[in-house]
Amino acid sequence: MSKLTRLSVSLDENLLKEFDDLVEREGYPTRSKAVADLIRESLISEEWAHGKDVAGAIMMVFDHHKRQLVGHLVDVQHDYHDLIAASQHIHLDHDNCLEVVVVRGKPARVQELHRKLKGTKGVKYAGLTMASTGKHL
Ligand code: NI
Repeated sequence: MSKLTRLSVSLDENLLKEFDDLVEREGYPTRSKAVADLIRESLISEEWAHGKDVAGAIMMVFDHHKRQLVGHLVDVQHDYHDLIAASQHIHLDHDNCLEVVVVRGKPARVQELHRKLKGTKGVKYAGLTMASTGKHL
């Protein structure tokens, strides 16, 4: 971590009250940690919006019994092999599988991969967690 710098901020009294309630609810040890997290969330949104290298995860739940589904999901992932850092498959129960695909690369291609997986028949859920490489945070 680089050197800490102190700053002062002027806020509307009601906004500060709402912020302090949030700090309490989220269990932040200090306002500073909460402010830093909010700034980082904004920076991550910018990374995704402006095409910088990003990291994240696609989490899918799908029906193990749908014919050819598993093979199709693997084919799609091979088309984007350069993005995929790791994947893990969990057999949730007799019928359902959960797969986590950890990705890094350009946001547009990550989102394209997410759309293809999500749009596959038999996929019950596919969520994208937009995280960061951490380089600029
Ligand atoms: Ni399975």
